[in-house]
Amino acid sequence: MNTTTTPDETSFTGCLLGLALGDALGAPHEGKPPGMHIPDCSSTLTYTDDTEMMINLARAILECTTLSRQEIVRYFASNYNPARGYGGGTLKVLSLVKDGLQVDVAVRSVFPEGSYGNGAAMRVAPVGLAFYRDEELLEHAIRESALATHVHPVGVDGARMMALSVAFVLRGRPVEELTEYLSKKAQTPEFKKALDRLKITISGNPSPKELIEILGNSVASDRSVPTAIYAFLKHGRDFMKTISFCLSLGGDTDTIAAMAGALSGCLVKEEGLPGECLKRLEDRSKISSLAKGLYLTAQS
Ligand code: R7I
Ligand code: MG
Ligand code: MG
Repeated sequence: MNTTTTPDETSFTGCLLGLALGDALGAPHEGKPPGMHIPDCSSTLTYTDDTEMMINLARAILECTTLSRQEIVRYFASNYNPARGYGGGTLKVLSLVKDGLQVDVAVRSVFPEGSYGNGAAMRVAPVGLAFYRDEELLEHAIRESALATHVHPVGVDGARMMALSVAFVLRGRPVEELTEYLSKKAQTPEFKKALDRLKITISGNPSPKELIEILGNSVASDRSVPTAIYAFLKHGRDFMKTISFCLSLGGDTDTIAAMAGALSGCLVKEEGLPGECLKRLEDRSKISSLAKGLYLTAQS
């Protein structure tokens, strides 16, 4: 894979802490209509399912000798707090796996074709970090991580778009070329079309309402991953501006901010994240340690 620079550890910590901050800052506004929703760092920043699953996935990458969907779902199913706002389908899959059902059966128990929700995309950043140097390993790990809960091709493609974006930023590739790169990588018609819309929209200046109509703000993977990438492309060099923008769109704010926050955090590195907010982030040191472990894995 074309590596232009060697990333340092703070791109890794920036990415995962950025994801968790976006999630925690977006959570109070999930489901609201678009509007002025101000990120509030004045009290403890509690994360939701997005970050809990990201933590479990990072642990699986660091601890498993062979990374498979069976192993990954074991981490998801044995370390989840249902009160963290999980999607209904994912919650059911995890409880069935916990009761002993095989993962490949469990993932079709709610939606026969699998879920097209953004659950596989919101948590996938650790995969992009650990495997950014090797495209084959990266694609394999993305797929296994997605198939642990989401087998619908759109759910999987959303995870691919996010993990490939993390790897792209980490390799120091020019951000202006990201959309074109993803367009070539997209496998589903839904994502190919969404990226075409993103290419046109990015050069304009749509209002939040127009942007939601064009790219979406829902839990569907193809109606939230492109929106997060848009937020990153427009504002990613300023972390808090990126998060504020995601919140202003309403809808699935925790997840859109988590995905855009991971990309922005990767770009601006840990020193570009707001210190006052970081101080109040739940499990900050645990998330940091996992990111440092992924840094070592990526170099080996
Ligand atoms: O994708 P998933 O883990 O949800 C993630 C979202 C994020 O916003 C989190 O912050 C959390 O709030 O939830 O969970 P799923 O239940 O698999 O998918 C999310 C939703 O997408 C489902 O509850 C459905 O409403 C919808 N959905 C589908 N609807 C019909 N047919 C997903 N797949 C289908 C489908 O095939
Ligand atoms: Mg959530
Ligand atoms: Mg959400």
